[in-house]
Amino acid sequence: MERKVALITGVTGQDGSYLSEFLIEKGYDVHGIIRRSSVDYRERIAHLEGHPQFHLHYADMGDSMSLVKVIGKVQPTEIYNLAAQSHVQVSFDSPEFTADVDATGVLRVLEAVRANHLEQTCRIYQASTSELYGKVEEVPQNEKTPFHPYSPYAVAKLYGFWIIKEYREAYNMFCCSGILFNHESERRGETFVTRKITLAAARIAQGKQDKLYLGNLSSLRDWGYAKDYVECMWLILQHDTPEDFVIATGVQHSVREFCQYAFRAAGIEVEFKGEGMDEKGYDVKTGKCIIEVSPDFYRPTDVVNLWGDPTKARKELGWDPQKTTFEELVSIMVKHDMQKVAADHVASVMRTNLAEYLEKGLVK
Ligand code: NAP
Ligand code: G4F
Repeated sequence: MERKVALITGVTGQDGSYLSEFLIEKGYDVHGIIRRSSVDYRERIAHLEGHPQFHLHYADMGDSMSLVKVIGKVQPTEIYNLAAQSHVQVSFDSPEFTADVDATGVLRVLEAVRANHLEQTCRIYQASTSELYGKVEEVPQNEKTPFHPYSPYAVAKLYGFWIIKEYREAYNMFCCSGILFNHESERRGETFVTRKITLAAARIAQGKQDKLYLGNLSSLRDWGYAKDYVECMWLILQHDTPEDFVIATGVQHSVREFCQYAFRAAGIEVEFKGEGMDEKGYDVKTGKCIIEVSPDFYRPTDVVNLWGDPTKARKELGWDPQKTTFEELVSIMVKHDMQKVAADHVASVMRTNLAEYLEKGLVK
């Protein structure tokens, strides 16, 4: 029987967790790379730990030898290189670390595959990004649109894109980039704009937070559902020839619109008034200001007009860009966060009660 062994870097991340579930379901043995952390609980993959098809190994994208060793031990047939410092704003604060992980890290994976003589048997997926289009030169963007990276993150990812292409041509390796537009979910990191909004909407609706502070409300994104996008990563590696693909929904919304949809799903109608830094969002029912703009969330250079054209992926991979619509995505995220905020509240009341009972000697 054909060996199906996948190695995922970035397995603890949003995409790594969904991809692990997807590949286990397809019958793969899934190996993930984790790095040492002072906190051992890995929230997104906790439910997979102990599964007979799921295995974890310590390694780091900054440590070549650790990558050579793990690839040699696992002998993967497919590698999904998802590990990255993935926050664009953070890349302005830690540009060198971002370059080391997001650019040189890709080279380390490719060289580790070659060092283990797996270059003709192991297919490699690189997590590339719509941030490459940056200060966009064309709308919507497709595989032929010129790149114009506009952050240290995007510049690092551009190196990753080109080194993958270089190894494909120089060594005839099956390595490809998925140029993925923003994809979100209930597992999205809490400082990315969509999750920040859905959590705030849930907290404000339940009286746990007064206001949400955001940066550029006019920024436009093509937001899809992460669970749908991991299928495409796999489809790209099953294709006859190694090629790069744009993965997007083909639908664009602003941060402001995302707020309105999310707060509506949480039961609050929002109306925006004012302009620029003075723009504010008001709860239509109470007249209370619940959204404000803060300069803290503006970037030195911001990508403001991302809109993907997924025609190639639809035609050549048979992938459905509209499997989950924008409205469904927002609804999934808000529903999840409404439950999370309510559950956090119950847990905190129970902790307070227990502390009080212990203090009074009512429970031993
Ligand atoms: P994420 O949730 O931030 O996950 C990033 C993963 O990378 C985590 O598992 C993290 O491990 C790991 N990592 C970071 N530095 C590492 C290092 N030095 N060594 C080993 N592992 C390291 O990101 P995501 O949203 O799932 O995105 C997955 C990939 O797709 C990333 O490369 C991202 O740049 C790219 N991408 C994402 C989107 C999107 O909209 N989500 C769009 C286009 C491209 P820890 O848990 O230990 O931090
Ligand atoms: O949610 P974001 O931080 O995502 P961004 O910068 O588009 O990056 C994400 O998608 C990329 C694909 O295009 C990935 F490659 C990358 O790894 C990451 O997953 O910001 C989206 C937009 C930006 O224009 C930002 O300026 O929202 C704007 N924004 C406005 N207020 C904000 C905020 N972003 C964040 N994070 N926080 C705010 O308060």
